[in-house]
Amino acid sequence: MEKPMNIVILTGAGVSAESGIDTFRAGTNGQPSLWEQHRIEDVATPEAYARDPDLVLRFYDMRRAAIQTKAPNPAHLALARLDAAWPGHVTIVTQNVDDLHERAGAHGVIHMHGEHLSAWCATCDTRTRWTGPLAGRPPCPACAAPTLRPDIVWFGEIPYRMDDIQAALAGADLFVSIGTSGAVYPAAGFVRLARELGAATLELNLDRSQGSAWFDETRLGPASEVVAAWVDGLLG
Ligand code: BJW
Repeated sequence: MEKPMNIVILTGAGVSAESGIDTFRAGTNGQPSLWEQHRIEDVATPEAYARDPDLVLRFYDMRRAAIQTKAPNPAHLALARLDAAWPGHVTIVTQNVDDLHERAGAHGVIHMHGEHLSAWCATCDTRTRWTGPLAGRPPCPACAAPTLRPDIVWFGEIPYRMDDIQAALAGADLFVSIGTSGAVYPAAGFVRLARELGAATLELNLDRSQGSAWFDETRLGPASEVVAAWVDGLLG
């Protein structure tokens, strides 16, 4: 019997756009993007946090509250269906810090840029599930220090689980990139790495991305449609 294909899926903000979560760069549906509303340097770097922690904590408190009012869309649901039904390995690596893949039913999702619903204690290095605000400096449940920060990978910090991602890419027969602009590294480099390691490559996006030239195939359209159609095609 032929060995089932192993699939690595990289998702970005575009997969959650139709759930009403802002993308970072080009806005969608007339909605300004996050970086059109806030300067990266003011909110998404360790330097910004050191300079004005209240501003940064409030920015993330607002977004942590917002994602809890959103629901998975047909793209998240299709990927969860694939995760459950595919006979080979499916690894979902997301740059997104929302929990919509999990709420759709996907398992083992790798959050390489962290998670809104997690807080990290700078004193004792403990991570705690967190749904409320951090701006009031609540004590860390593990050590009581008032040093919880968003468990988010800011620019200049090292993304999480790079060894696991590298291993998944090494075993991939197919690499699929969904709804990401290809503007932020190291994720933007995964397509080239996957190609070098022998995987076929497919991009699903609303528009062509900065990395489109590296993919064997690009299918354009809203994630709710193109992802669902791709999964339906695979599962038959
Ligand atoms: C739809 C759709 C629909 C819309 N359907 N599609 C110079 C050169 C190269 C690298 C660097 C450099 N200078 C600095 C760097 C490194 C830096 C970097 O890449 N900077 C670039 C700006 C150049 N990277 C880092 O600092 C990273 N760390 C690092 O490199 O450490 C070194 C190291 C690495 C590995 C091993 C050892 C050491 C850390 C990056 C952290 C990124 N953090 C953020 C913020 C998270 C917090 C938060 O949420 O506030 O993560 S930035 C932001 O961008 C966020 C996202 O995850 C990330 C990617 O964005 P994404 O998902 O692609 O969104 P958009 O908005 O850009 O695109 C949306 C896409 O959706 C578009 O394509 C649309 O078409 C599409 N779309 N609607 C389908 N309905």
